[in-house]
Amino acid sequence: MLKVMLTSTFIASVAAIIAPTVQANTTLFESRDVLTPQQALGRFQWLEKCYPGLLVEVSDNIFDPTTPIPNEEKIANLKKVMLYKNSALRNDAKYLTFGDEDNANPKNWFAGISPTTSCLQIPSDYRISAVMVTPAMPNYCETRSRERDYEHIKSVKFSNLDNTSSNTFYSNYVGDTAKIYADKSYQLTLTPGFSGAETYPETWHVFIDWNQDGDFKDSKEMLFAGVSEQALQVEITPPTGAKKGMTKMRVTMDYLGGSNDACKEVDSGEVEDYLLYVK
Ligand SMILES: [Ca+2]
Ligand SMILES: [Ca+2]
Repeated sequence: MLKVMLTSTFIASVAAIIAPTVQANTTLFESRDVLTPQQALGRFQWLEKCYPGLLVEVSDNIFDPTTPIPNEEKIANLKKVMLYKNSALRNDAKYLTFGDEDNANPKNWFAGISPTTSCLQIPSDYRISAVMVTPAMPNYCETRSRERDYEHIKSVKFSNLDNTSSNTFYSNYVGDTAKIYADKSYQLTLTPGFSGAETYPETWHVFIDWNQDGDFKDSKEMLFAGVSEQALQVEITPPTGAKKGMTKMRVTMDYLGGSNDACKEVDSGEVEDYLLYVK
């Protein structure tokens, strides 16, 4: 059995289930690993399925461990505190996550986003070290590419975010969040990937919901990033009045020119959504 343990000692409040040594990194934790309330529930269910006993241990650390109550009740209590409010899923659902021994949240460790995720082994030097608060995000228009066999978005680099991926029609990345300051400029590096040796000129558009109203239609929310067969770089500066907090960034790459409309399907290429945290 691998070693997964709660690093904190007894703590009265759930909001404070953070290992004492990681207190200073709490903000980093919260913004690097963000799930929707549904996904938070999924992670909880995944833990329950894959690591029976672990949640009981967590419960013992939160509630009074000296009162003998059945394990089912302990888990029910834990769920009540982390996931449910008035019998509905909380908007600010919290979930347990893993940190490595340096207390950094593992970047590509997305285990347990849904209860159907297979029980992959948590690396042995990782431990449970924090709970997360998830934001309620608006529903953005859905889109995708029609063809993904020739070219795709290979990587997106922006501030602390550095995501390399394969060819999907559409991907919604929520496990890692780009963090930027409202008064600074940042380089965004977009790299295309090709299925064969041949490369093609790809058109890139970037959409950011700066005013956080759930669309990409407002002033300066659309950026034509250029056309290139190789990686290209653009500088992004949050416009005056950009709202602070969590928002969405959509990147589209299309061999056939793409569109100014973030909701329009891409002909050949890929669409990727990211979380962006404006500080
Ligand atoms: Ca991709
Ligand atoms: Ca908007």
